[in-house]
Amino acid sequence: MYNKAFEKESFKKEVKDNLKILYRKTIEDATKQQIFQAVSYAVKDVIIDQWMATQKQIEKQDPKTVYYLSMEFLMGRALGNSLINERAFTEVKEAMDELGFDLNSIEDEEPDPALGNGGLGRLAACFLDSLSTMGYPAYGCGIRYRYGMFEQKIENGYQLEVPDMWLKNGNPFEMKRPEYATEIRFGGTIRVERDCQGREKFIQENYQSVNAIPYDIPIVGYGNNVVNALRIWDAEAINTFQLDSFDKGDYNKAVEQQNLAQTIVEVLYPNDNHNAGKELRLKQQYFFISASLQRAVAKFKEKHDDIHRLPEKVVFQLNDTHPTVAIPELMRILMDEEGLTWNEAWDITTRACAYTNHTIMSEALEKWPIELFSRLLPRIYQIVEEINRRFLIEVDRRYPCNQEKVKKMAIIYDGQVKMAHLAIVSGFSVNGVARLHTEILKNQELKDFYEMMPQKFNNKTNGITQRRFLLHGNPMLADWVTDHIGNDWITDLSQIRKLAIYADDKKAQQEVMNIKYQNKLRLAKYIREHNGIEVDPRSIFDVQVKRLHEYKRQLLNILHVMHLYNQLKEHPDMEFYPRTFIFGAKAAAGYRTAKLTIKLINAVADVINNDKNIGGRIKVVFIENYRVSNAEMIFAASDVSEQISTASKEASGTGNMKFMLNGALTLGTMDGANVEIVEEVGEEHAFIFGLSADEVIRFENQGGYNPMDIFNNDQDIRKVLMQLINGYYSPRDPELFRDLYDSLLNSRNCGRPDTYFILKDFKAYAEAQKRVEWAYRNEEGWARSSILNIAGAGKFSSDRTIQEYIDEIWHLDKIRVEMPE
Ligand code: 26Q
Repeated sequence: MYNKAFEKESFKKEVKDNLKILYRKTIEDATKQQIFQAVSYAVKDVIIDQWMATQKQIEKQDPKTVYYLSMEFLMGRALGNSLINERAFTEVKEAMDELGFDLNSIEDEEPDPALGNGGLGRLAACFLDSLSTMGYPAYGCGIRYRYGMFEQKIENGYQLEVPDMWLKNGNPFEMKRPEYATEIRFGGTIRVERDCQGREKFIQENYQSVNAIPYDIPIVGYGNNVVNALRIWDAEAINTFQLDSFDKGDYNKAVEQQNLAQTIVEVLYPNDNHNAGKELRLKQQYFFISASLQRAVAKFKEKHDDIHRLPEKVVFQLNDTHPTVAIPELMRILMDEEGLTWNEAWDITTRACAYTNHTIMSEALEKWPIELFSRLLPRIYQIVEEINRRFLIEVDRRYPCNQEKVKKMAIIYDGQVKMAHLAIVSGFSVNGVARLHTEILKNQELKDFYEMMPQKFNNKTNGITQRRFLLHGNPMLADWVTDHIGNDWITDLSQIRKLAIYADDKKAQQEVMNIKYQNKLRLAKYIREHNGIEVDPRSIFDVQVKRLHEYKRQLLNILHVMHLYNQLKEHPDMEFYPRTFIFGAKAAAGYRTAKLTIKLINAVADVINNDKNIGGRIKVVFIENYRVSNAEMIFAASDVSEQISTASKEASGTGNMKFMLNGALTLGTMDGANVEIVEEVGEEHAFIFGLSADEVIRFENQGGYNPMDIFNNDQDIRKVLMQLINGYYSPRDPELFRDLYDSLLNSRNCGRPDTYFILKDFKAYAEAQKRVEWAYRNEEGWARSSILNIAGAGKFSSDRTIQEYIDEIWHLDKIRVEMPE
């Protein structure tokens, strides 16, 4: 046994005691949900001791701390992961067996906390896991959304969004911290006063305000007693309002403030890589940023008298531009509340803030109309104006009288506040999330900024935590790895290279293939239960799971499935290795093309899965409600990892790494981190196809290409495209998929046709898919490649990524936490 705190008999007793205290129930008549709660409180009990010990150590050592500011934390379930990191999973599983319960089914009682959309939010969660595991002090700072990412239901092939009531039964892992409540102010006007020394004071009047209340969720490090916190803020109305008040103005204001508190944390915006420019979103941003920063500064001041030294102890990492109001807010706190001068405040702010860019998609860029921004955040806007004024003086000094530069680089221009420009100008570091992405930032998207301040730019290739995505998600493979190379890989994934010597070992190959087969059986069972579809576990499991977005090209995948099906129908006796195409994706609620693509996938699935004449050789499965918990199982069961974004569009991707670590082979474009994956594993062990980023960018600069040429010359493609508009997959509404057809061939609303080069890459993709099939027929060769993929995944641990952030950006101090015997 690793962890004495989880000694079986006392753990069982505590579970029973908890059932009694919480629900007045014995174990015999408790529900599964009640068991989950009782187990979680027992686990939390152990965590709390380590949490207190961590706090004590931090108190003593006063180490530098990172505040990871993010609108999204896609945590996934806490129970299983905490047990994994406590090294108590096996013990507790046995204890639960003895009580007559299956731990896995108890885990399934936990709602999957989904306070994030996709990659960016999940990256934040992996980073917190790595920070605790590596013993670095950190806070994740975010919003306690009442409703997280919606639950997806598929009805008649269409996506329906159902509210995600993740707090319905309470969250046993969180701790409310009312002692840290702070007031956040919106709107009103700014009055300038002079104090006795003639210094300006800025007083906000006629504002509305809400109380921000933090809830802390423990982030348990692996086997090291370190517990950091994810601090998420809830909003409550400020209770100044008296029911018997006869002042109408008071009454109205109180009601407004009540509404503001309720709406501000109501729901996560379900847009991924798309900016709708909504006022409430800016309120959310300022709400959690102001609360987090006020608290961070107050905590610093508890131990330090000299605020000028803040950057020695604190660093704020901005997860994309979403938290960029942190910059003017820190300036405000330092000037208006701490009484510093502009120059003093600017010096501190620019040494404390760093920015990560996650996208080059122009529709994702955050820009706020001046009118909205200055109305909601009047004092913050004044500060942004001043940052802009001073920056433009710098620009003019460097590029005298150059209006072009001003136009491209100004923070405020054309009636808009540009958050990326603000973050770049005011932070000391700008990083991309994969090597290719950072190069594109430096040489194209942010070229002007790179030329002016090259020292700020750096790359931090993303990573994932092997603890959730191998140790928890794929226990059989995890055990196999440990049997062969020991268990150091759990905290040092570079060790996994040692598996490479088994790539040619017949026994190892068979074992790895067998584990994959067992995991495919597990997924096949899930699909049978959730979709009512029988899939052949011997078929190739070809998987694309990620948010639905045109640039990710799920449409390319399904068009190719349609093409394969056409071939099977035309040549029933052709050689064909059975395939199961698996999709999982949520579409933003207002994204029409994305939703239509989901309908198409389901329509194609209906036709193909029910065609008796193809002998079940192709199956298409759309997994409903793709999320962290079912993702773990899906990665474990995949043979082929579809990473087929239009080159240059996917900043990094992180799913690609999760598949690789679980032994799937990548079928992908040279985009994002795929480039580095291929570099680690060798091009022979992946299936690479399609336009390069340079080629895509060249076409874009030429104004696109003409997909009609392809349509006219390639009859396979033409056949597939005609099936989109002749009712082949929608006999009752032949026009149903017209918009998808048009997006590929006709310029819609003055855009270019086939913006994402689907038809341009189609042939190369189909050929790469043929290579996949031939490679899979060679079982030994496939097993070898699979082992080499696992062995090559060492670089893609978020532990490595975090170490780079520490060494090159954050410079944190490590802590060690010892528990008393
Ligand atoms: C912006 C404005 C208004 C409303 C919403 C948004 C918004 C929300 C979420 C914009 C972007 C996102 C999410 C972006 C995201 O997940 N990006 C992904 O980040 C991953 C981690 O770095 C990368 O691996 C992916 O390549 C990138 O797409």
